[in-house]
Amino acid sequence: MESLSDLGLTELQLEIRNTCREIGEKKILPVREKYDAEGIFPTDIAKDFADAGLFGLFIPEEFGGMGGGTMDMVVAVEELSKYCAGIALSLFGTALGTLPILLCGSEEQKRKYLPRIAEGTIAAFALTEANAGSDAAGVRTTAVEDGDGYVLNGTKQWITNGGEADIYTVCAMTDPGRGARGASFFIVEKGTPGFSFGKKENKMGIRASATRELVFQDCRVPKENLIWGRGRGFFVAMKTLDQSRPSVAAQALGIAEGALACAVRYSRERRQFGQPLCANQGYLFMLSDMATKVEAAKALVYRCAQAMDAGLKDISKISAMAKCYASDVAMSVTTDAVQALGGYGYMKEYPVEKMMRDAKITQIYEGTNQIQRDVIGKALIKEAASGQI
Ligand code: COS
Repeated sequence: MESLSDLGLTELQLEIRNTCREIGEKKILPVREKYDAEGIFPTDIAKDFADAGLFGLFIPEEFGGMGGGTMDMVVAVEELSKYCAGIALSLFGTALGTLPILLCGSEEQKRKYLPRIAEGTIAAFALTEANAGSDAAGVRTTAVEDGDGYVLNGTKQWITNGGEADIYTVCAMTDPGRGARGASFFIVEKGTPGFSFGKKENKMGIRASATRELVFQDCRVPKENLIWGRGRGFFVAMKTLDQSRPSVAAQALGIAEGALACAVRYSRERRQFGQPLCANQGYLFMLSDMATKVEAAKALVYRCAQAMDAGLKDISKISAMAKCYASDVAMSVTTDAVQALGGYGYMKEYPVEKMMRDAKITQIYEGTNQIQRDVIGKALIKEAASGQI
């Protein structure tokens, strides 16, 4: 083992990390400032991800992928997010959009869509609406059964990869009024009549990621595009989010590591009062706390991913813990990194202000950290009720 950061990683995971590092150094670093400033979606870099096999990482081998597990994905997302969390999101936003098919889709759906995604086709997950954010069961988009299909009407909001993706997994109400049991998930392809794109968002961070409205107006999808069965949409969403939250945790971890590295390097270069900044104990203690938080987050995120790969059944709690803790660490560490660079930290010529902006979303999306604490708390009480605590 060369360093602590290699601990517990397989040969394949070390290889994945090296591949991502190479893409980060050669492809992401030269463009991240421009893509962030101008809100450019990284179509070119997504192609590099595809060429390196990264879109196949989360797809089983029988469908043309590498058959990787959660830990493989965590390693990739963490490494890429050290360079740019927004650019990395084109990849794991696709994984999020794919999970409903992967976890709950039929054999035919898997055969039809997964090989395309493994080759680099971008996917997106569409749950959120103007009135259904944390309240995932509050979806108002409807899907009315009509002959051999369903007709969708409604608007999805803040959809990652919106407009750029070719394949969308969309939650709609088939039985409004039945709450969580009234929702169903559908696969909708770009170009389907009645499916168009609305407002593209102008965001604080992850600006290289596309976030856009999806509009459905009498959009007809065949019945074979219904995932898992009518009325199971809320459960598809919950299973998907349980599985995908470690990727947000890995994104947050990567952002924090990137910011920490920047602050440590700066502390040795910048001289004030005739000595480098790191010679001041008060300053050094701030870096020490940042580094300790990063290690603690990494331990939790890796433990979560390894437990999921080992087949842990009830993953909601550990997945929520990893996402919640790592994103809180990312916010705290990036804020301190800006402080560590002083006035320069506030300027765009250093990347820490971008990292601080990017970190914020990790506390909000895929379930706010208040929702994560709710999931953790409810799981604790359930464990106590069943005698596990
Ligand atoms: N896996 C499987 N089933 C789950 C589940 C999970 N993780 N979480 C809840 N369920 C089940 C419950 O067991 C319940 O089933 P029963 O009625 O058979 O008991 C059903 O789903 C409804 O659960 P609950 O009553 O807890 O639903 P709520 O409407 O209170 O919502 C939360 C639960 C808050 C956890 C859910 O709405 C949520 O995750 N919200 C955040 C959504 C989100 O992440 N949005 C971001 C957009 S995606 S980028």
